[in-house]
Amino acid sequence: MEDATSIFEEFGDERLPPGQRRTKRFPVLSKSGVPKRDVDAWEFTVTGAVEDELAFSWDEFTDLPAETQRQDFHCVTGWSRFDNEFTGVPFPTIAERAGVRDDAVHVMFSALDGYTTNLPLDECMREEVLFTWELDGQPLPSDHGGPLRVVTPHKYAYKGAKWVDGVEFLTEPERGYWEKRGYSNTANPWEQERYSSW
Ligand SMILES: Nc1nc2c(c(=O)[nH]1)N[C@H]1C(S)=C(S)[C@@H](COP(=O)(O)O)O[C@H]1N2
Ligand SMILES: [Mo]
Repeated sequence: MEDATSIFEEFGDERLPPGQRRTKRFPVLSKSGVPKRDVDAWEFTVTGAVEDELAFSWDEFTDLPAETQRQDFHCVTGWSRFDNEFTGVPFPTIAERAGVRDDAVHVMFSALDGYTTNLPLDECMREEVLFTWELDGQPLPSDHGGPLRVVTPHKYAYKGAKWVDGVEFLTEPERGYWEKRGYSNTANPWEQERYSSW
């Protein structure tokens, strides 16, 4: 299992980023509640600057090679939850299957509630950026983004789309839901990149 310490050693000196409080609870933060789910109709798409656009059913997606990682979770509102065991598919696996084109530089994640969030491609091509459907050995609860969400332990948690249903590879940077509304575009917890200056 991946060591939860590896990320903070890369980005900062302390496991708990500055200005964060540790909590054992797992609060829920959503812009508009849990979207309706229908696993039969569920489809996950990979589009944009790729060699092959892809679509996965639920069974196809969860048949991809999965791993379990122990990760910390940092919310921009000031709480951190340590040692979450997430099971899922690393972002690079999806990128490889689709064949990312040379002109792709950025990524937009989309979700069933209309949420979007963006990251530079190189910030996504990390093993710990997981599409996850299990938390601590249980199916991911729907209020935490089940059936499928993204987790981004190197970023504040708004960079991880709950109820994710698509990834688009972009040739130009774009901003997602919170990035357009005042949260930091870069979101590094160890630099306290919480808010955007524009
Ligand atoms: N689809 C979707 N994903 C989302 C959000 C949302 O409103 N919709 N909120 C984001 C924010 S602001 C945070 S802090 C985390 C919260 O995850 P949690 O509810 O599991 O704690 O999800 C992020 N992903
Ligand atoms: Mo948040």
